[in-house]
Amino acid sequence: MATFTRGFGGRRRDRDDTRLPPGQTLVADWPVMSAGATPTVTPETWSFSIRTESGLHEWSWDEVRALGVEDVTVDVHCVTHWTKLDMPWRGVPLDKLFAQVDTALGHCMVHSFGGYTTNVPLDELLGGRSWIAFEADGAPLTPEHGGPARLLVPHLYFWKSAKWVRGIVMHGEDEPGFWEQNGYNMHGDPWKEERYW
Ligand SMILES: Nc1nc2c(c(=O)[nH]1)N[C@H]1C(S)=C(S)[C@@H](COP(=O)(O)O)O[C@H]1N2
Ligand SMILES: [Mo]
Repeated sequence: MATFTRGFGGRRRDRDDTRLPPGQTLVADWPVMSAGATPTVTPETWSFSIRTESGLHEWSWDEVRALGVEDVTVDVHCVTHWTKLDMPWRGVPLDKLFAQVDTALGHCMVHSFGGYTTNVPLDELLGGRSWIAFEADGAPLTPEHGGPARLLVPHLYFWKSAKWVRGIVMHGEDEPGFWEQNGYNMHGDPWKEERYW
């Protein structure tokens, strides 16, 4: 009996382990990780902008959602070593916004209400790899998890998924955001353990 239980648990762990990047540990809960206070943002006061060499492109809450909301299930990996598997999210892929914007600049600085910033190469936000997310686990994002809207870039460490996201400024060079200025990696691929400088 005990042997069967241990064997079953072992097999399940093995299957999950293939989805666990090096140095990560599975969690069932969803920790809150914020560098500062939670800003008060509502769908009415929220908007999203992309600043390029040609100027400012801006979308309201309704305009972003009208671009096409999709449901995705992804794994998220925090640099502080926790991983949460199979999280259901709902949001609009960044592809939809960048389809309306022309830019020759390749580097994004993501800005949040409250002042948080993080840098991501443009091509890593495209190709169905990032979303402006409004819901997680079947419910609107709570304020502490970035509601009403946050970036979701699950293939990079979770610090790149800016909560209370409000826009992107395009740059010609890769520049460090908030955590990147404080020792975190410029890129942040969890499979390569790109944690710190
Ligand atoms: N605006 C903002 N976004 C942020 C952060 C933050 O402090 N401020 N923390 C980052 C970090 S380090 C992580 S691990 C995740 C945590 O998201 P959660 O609190 O929903 O788990 O948000 C990221 N996005
Ligand atoms: Mo984090």
